[in-house]
Amino acid sequence: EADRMQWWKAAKFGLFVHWGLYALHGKGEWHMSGAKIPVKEYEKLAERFNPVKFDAREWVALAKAAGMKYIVVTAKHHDGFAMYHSEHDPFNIVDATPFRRDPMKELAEECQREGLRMCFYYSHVIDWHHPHAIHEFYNNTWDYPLEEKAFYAYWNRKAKPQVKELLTKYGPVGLIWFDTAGGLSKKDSQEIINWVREHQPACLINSRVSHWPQYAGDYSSKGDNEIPMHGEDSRPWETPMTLNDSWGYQNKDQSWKSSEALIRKLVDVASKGGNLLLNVGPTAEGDIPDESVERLEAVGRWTSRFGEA
Ligand code: JFZ
Repeated sequence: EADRMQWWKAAKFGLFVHWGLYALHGKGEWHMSGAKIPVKEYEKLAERFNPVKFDAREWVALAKAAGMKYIVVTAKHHDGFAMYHSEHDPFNIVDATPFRRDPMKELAEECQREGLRMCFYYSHVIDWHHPHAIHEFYNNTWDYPLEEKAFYAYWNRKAKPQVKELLTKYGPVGLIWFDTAGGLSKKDSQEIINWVREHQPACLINSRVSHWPQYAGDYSSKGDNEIPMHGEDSRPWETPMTLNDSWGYQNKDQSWKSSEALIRKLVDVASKGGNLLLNVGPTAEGDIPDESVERLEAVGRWTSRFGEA
């Protein structure tokens, strides 16, 4: 197994963050698709996105207090909006919002100071904003007719250049969390893996980079909240888990897991040799909801006493 896996296997526990324009609606990160919101209308959200309460020091301190060793933040989710300053698409937080700051830069610098690994989620196949992105199922068909699509106009001019930016402008990147690769060819799967290796050889790649088993990245991401049986997986694996039933902020979702349940899940995952990637969905103001903060702090009181085995 590759040396680059060592930090991740020792880490055990990371913070997942689903944060984007969709926080304004408070209906989760799939809302644009669910409500078939036209691109022109969705773009207007950016004019109102001003998360002045965002504080990289608070987020990183919270993760650290919880006992987490890395943070995976949505640099771009399926809506196609870059939560960082991208030269390759003006649909990004610096150029398109009144906020004008680059929270990925602020988080990367804070992680560096505090000894956590900065990692990015990047939706490489689904992109509802770009006219030429093609997924096997989840396309923006309400704006863009499928038959007019030219995939490589998206792949070569947005996806690959943006992944390169994340790997070249934010210091060392622990991993890139790719997602929902349905429809990506073997050739393009191999290409995006090579692309990451070329720009940061030590950066890990999760299994969702491709649906082809021979291009499954460095480790296996299980389904939502799925904890495998002991020994079921031959590769290193992680469980991505929500605190309630949502990834992106949903104001109506109050089905919070208890702190006790979360501690048991962490122990269950760690005892089976996996990693737990536990998610928060910050608001459009840049706040991590109180219910999430309380739970991460409670987990932290446990990990600080019993966590470093
Ligand atoms: C994907 C995204 O569509 C979703 O918005 C979120 O980012 C989540 C972490 O990942 O959704 C999935 C993809 C795969 C599974 C579950 C949810 N799965 O394999 O069980």
